[in-house]
Amino acid sequence: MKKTVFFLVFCAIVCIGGLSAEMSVSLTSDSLEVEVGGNLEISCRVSEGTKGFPSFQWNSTSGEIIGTDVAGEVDFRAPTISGNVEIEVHVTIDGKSESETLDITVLPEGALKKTADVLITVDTNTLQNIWINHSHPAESFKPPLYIKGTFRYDPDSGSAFAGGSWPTYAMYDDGTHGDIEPGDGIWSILMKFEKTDSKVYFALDDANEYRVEYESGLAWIVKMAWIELDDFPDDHSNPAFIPDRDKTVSWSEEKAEAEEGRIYHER
Ligand SMILES: [Ca+2]
Repeated sequence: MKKTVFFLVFCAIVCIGGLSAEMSVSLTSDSLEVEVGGNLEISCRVSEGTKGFPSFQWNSTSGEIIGTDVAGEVDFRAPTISGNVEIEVHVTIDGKSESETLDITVLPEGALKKTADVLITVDTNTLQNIWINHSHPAESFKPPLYIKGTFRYDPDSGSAFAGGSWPTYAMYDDGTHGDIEPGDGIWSILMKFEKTDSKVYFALDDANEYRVEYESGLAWIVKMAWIELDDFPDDHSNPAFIPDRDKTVSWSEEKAEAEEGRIYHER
């Protein structure tokens, strides 16, 4: 008796399912996220009981739908402003219609990039006559410039990773490795980080013989000033940055002159 009931219920489900599934429309995309101005390929699949030829009508709440040579496939060009976009397709076969929508998130430029280009520049023209202490009241930058910190860096590829126990790397004033103008006294290093929210600490060094703690006295003074002038003034360990997006981290004239040029005066 029970078996018969189950069989009847099973038949009913199959029959109802069969009737209601005459035509089904599905929308797919290679991703549900795209950067502003980017492109996505959108496909519409139609499975139907009848043998008609489907026609497609596309709409999007913003951005642009661009037709292709393939029926049921379009390109979506994202708008220039981030936000949510709904793409809708309206399929008609033999007088029957079905609609389907797809929600796409449009993200700011660079949001989907896996790496963050961090350019560090140091204007060594500002590093003249630095007051370190009474025995060294007028130290000036002596090339070359080095950078060290909690990161690893490959000078050949430029790729960098957060973490590491303070290895030392050369910076450049020869128009390479992100340096814009050779010989202008602005030393640079361009590091392509794998994006992370971790803090990367760093410090500098140069060829001056007078040392304080772990670097030249001049680099030590710059470090002590930069600690207060970076994005984390409450963190007094070392200057730091977070490689979560493309950015430039600079020691500039503006920093050298901060607090009335304290790096030049007796403190
Ligand atoms: Ca330069």
